[in-house]
Amino acid sequence: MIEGVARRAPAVATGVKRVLPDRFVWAYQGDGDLASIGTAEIIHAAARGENISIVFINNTTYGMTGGANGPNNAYRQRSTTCPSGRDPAVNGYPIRVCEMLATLDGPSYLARVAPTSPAGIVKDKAGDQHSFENQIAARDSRSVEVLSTCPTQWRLSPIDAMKWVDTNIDPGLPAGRIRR
Ligand SMILES: Cc1ncc(C[n+]2csc(CCOP(=O)(O)OP(=O)(O)O)c2C)c(N)n1
Ligand SMILES: [Mg+2]
Repeated sequence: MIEGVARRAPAVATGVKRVLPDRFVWAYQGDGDLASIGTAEIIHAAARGENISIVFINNTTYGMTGGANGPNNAYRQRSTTCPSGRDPAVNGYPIRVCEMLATLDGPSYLARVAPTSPAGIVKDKAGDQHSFENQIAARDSRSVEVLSTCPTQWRLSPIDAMKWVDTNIDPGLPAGRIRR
């Protein structure tokens, strides 16, 4: 296991995979990390078609550092830096990472999953497995976006936080395979 600095996971994973191509390499990134601080990293790794897997844990918030507005906050979602809720006129629009990466030729597999129910958890496992199998079959890069919760920063119970994902985030970030 290698711990890279925030935003550099795709570059670190690229280096490991290129030097040790027989190793299975996957990286784990949050939304503040992958889609904000490290946006350039994921785009270029995907454009290069690196043979790595990325699991993107999107809880639509900078959880560890106090709950600031993230690049994927849903419309109207409240955060510590956006206490009245996200207003596109002031805060802009959420970035749909998988759809953006799907404009590139490099990624072989892109999916978004919402493990907010037993069926969603099964789909999440299947998506991760497909991503990992693609890497073993050496089919360019792949990314699975997992819609996640942050009950602490969202000020919700764990159950209500999962409901929030389904009712507020999922419509803007629909679950499903974006590229096989
Ligand atoms: C280059 C860099 N900038 C800022 C930070 C401070 N930092 C640590 S965690 C974090 C928030 C990360 O949010 P996210 O990736 O969404 O993960 P979460 O806490 O929500 O799981 C920030 C800004 C850092 N560690 N490195
Ligand atoms: Mg986050």
